[in-house]
Amino acid sequence: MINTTILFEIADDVATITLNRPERLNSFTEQMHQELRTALDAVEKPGAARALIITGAGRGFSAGQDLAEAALTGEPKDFDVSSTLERNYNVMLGRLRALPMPVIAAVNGVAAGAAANVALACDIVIAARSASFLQAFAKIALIPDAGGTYSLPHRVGMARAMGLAMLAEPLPAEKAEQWGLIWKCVDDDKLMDEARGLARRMAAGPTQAYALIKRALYAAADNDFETQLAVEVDLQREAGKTEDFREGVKAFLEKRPARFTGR
Ligand code: LHQ
Repeated sequence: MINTTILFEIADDVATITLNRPERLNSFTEQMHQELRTALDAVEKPGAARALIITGAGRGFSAGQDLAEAALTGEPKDFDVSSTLERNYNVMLGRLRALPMPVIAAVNGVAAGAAANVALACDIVIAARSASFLQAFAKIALIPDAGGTYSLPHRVGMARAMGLAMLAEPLPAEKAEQWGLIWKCVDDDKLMDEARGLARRMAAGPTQAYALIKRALYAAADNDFETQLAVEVDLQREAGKTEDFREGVKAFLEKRPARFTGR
C-alpha cells in the first residue's frame, strides 16, 4: 500500500504504521508527513481499524525532524521553522488524539525531538528497555514542540519537564516508566509482541468507549472538577447508548466474556 518512508498495513482490525527511514533514524521529512497523512486517511475510514500501532524500523523510533532536509538549510531568513509544525506535526497530533480508537506507540529505540513528543501524544506508550526519550531541541537552540511543552509538565511535573527540556539528556525507558511518562517498558525482544497483543486485545474491545475515554481524559487536563463532571455526564450518556454497553452488562450477568463489536 504505502511502502516508502513509512510502512502501513491493516490486519485483524489493527493498523500499523512503521516509520521507515532507518538509515536516517526514521527522521521526519515532508514526504514522510505526506505518507502519514495518507495512512491516517485510511485508518480514519469508518470500520477500517479498531486500534493503531506506531513504531519505527531498525534501531530507532525516530530522531525527529530531518535536520538535513533542504527546507532547513540556508539563512534563517529563508525559512520559518514553525511552518512545518503548523502544516505537519500539529495536524498529525490533532488527528491522533481525535482518532476514535486506541493509538499505541511501540518505541523500539531512541525517540528524539519531535518524535519523542509524537510518541508521547499516543494513548499508550510502550518502550523497549534499550529505548530512550530525548528532548533534543535545546541542543539545536529550539524549544520542545509537537506538544512537548504541554505533555511533559502534565505527565512528570515542572521540575522534571524543565530538566528534560533544558538539559536535553536522554531519558532511559525504565526511568520514563518510573516517572509516569510512559505506560510500560518491556524487554527489547518482547516489544512488538506486547504492542500487537495489546492492540489486538483492544481491537476486540469496546471501541466507542475507548474513544470516549480518550476524549474525557484529554479534556480533563484543561478542566476544573465541576466542568469535568459535566463532561463525564455527556460522554457517559453516549457510552450508555452503545450496543457494547448492553453486551457488557449482559455478559456480566450471564457470567461469560463480553463479545464487543465496537458498535
Ligand atoms: C539524522 C537525524 C536527524 C537527519 C540522526 N536528521 N539525520 C520541528 C520543526 C522544524 C525544524 C526543526 O525541528 C523540529 C522538531 C525537531 O524534531 S527538532 C529535533 C531534531 N532532532 C534532533 O536534534 C536529534 C538529532 N539526532 C541525534 O541527536 C542523534 O542522532 C540521536 C541521539 C537521536 C541518536 O544518536 P546515534 O544513535 O549516535 O545515531 P547517529 O547520530 O549516528 O544517527 C544515525 C544516522 O542518522 C546519522 O547519519 P550518518 O550518515 O552519519 O550515519 C545521522 O546523521 C542521522 N540522523 N538524526 N534528526
